[in-house]
Amino acid sequence: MIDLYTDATPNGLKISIALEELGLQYKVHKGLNDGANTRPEFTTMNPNQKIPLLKDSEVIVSESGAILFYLAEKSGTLLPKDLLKRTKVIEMLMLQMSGLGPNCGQLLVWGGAWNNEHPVATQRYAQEVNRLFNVLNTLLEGHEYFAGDEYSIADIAFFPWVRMAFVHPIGEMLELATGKSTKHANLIAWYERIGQREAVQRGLLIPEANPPEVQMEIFVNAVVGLGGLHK
Ligand SMILES: N[C@@H](CCC(=O)N[C@@H](CS)C(=O)NCC(=O)O)C(=O)O
Repeated sequence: MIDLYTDATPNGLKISIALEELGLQYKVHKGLNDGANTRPEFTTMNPNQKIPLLKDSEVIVSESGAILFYLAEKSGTLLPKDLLKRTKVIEMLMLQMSGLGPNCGQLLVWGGAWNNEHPVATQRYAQEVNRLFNVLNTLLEGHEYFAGDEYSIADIAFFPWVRMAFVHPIGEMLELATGKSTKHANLIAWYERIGQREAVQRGLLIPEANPPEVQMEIFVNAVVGLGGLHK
């Protein structure tokens, strides 16, 4: 049995979506509940004290990108065997992990949790997220999925972060969600395509069926460390 330590954050949701796609059995532990991620039992498994964390018998993996990679390898799906196609998936996964994720996270901190008290900082991240959404739209030109014509762990990695623009009030700062730009037709079509998948819809309900706004509040609290999750 797989144990998943998670919460309703974009990085956490990637893993429940992947597990649902793969049809694997797993037990959910609320990794951020009352600071569970800082307790010794958790810290022993992940000294970085962050969710998501996956335990599969003796295998313990942190970092959502690495967990996705592990699950794809374990199940032999969502990651092509062909070297070129596989490299493309890994390239896109790295772009999500190092580009979109951290910049969206910072935007939520400066613009959301800290109420845009420092507009220069907020603008820097909004600008970078806008730029990355334009890049993602370009990458999808002529393709259904990020790594070409096959759905992969790269799509799963991007989905909860692109969703953020649509479900969190911070989306009002972004061209993608406000329709201020007509530049995102490919990205919006991709977002709708992925969002229609039943496994994705099931994965978004883990660890519980919170409405998207509540999920996003949980996420901001988790990332900033100011909210109820850290009491
Ligand atoms: N790069 C890591 C980031 C993990 C991360 O930042 N997790 C956040 C929630 S999305 C967390 O555990 N925050 C709790 C805390 O900082 O106390 C990944 O992709 O897994």
